[in-house]
Amino acid sequence: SQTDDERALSDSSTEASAVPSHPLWPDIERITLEQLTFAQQGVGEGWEIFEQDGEMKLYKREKEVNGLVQDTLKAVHVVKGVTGFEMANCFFQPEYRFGWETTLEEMKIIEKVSDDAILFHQIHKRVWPASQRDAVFWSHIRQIPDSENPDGEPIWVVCNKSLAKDHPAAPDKKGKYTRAFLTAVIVCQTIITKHPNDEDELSRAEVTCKISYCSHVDPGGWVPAAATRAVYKREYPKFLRKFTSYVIDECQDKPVRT
Ligand code: 16C
Repeated sequence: SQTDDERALSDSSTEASAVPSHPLWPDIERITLEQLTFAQQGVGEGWEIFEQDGEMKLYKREKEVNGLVQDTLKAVHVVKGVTGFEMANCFFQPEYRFGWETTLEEMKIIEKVSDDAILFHQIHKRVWPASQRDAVFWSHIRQIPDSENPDGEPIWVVCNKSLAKDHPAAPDKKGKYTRAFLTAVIVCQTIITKHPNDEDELSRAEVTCKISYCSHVDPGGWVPAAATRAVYKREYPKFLRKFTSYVIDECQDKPVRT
């Protein structure tokens, strides 16, 4: 049931993968690790919860620059029956994206940097009366040992970040779309409740996934602050519900993959 891309990814993540000689690679590495640290920090001063549904909690940290909303979102969730790898892989691999990303109109791979790093151009649905937004970003998936528990389950992280400069394959079509800028990170870790002496295969009842997701979207152009906040307060919870139920459905009849 594995696709070629998934096979390549799981092979490369067990060995030290070759460092791509791509000019973006140093940024991809550095920003992914910075975002991982940010996602692992708690929600102390400055964070305000705006939605809670069972284990799913969403917090915002408000900021405005010249009247334009630059809020950051942080969400935590606990999902039963799926692993960190399965969650992160569904978030990263392009073939799953339309199954859970409800804000999307078009998605194009503009460059494959490596098995674990891809550049995307996305056109998002229009929110009336604002102009339609597009985004060009890299996406990188990687596995990182848990420094607090090196023998435990690894941490899976996917980081998406807008390119700072225009890409020739996706020039900014000013007038047609307004370019938005995003930084998003999802951090997933499996909790296994199986007894270590139990030799049976790991079952879905014995795995739970802890998720932490952070996002910052600069909508670009001009959108009134109240409109931006109304859109994201609706869209982020919708994304988390849809994404987690999509991964559960996608994995339920397949062997558990850690
Ligand atoms: O992280 C998520 N998805 C990733 C894969 O797609 C990736 C994408 C991030 C979203 C970038 C949004 C760019 C502009 C959005 C335009 C408005 C779309 C709403 C359409 C509703 C019908 O990292 C999951 C993303 C979850 C949803 C994010 C929604 C953020 C909205 C921010 C406010 C923008 C207001 C702009 C009004 C025109």
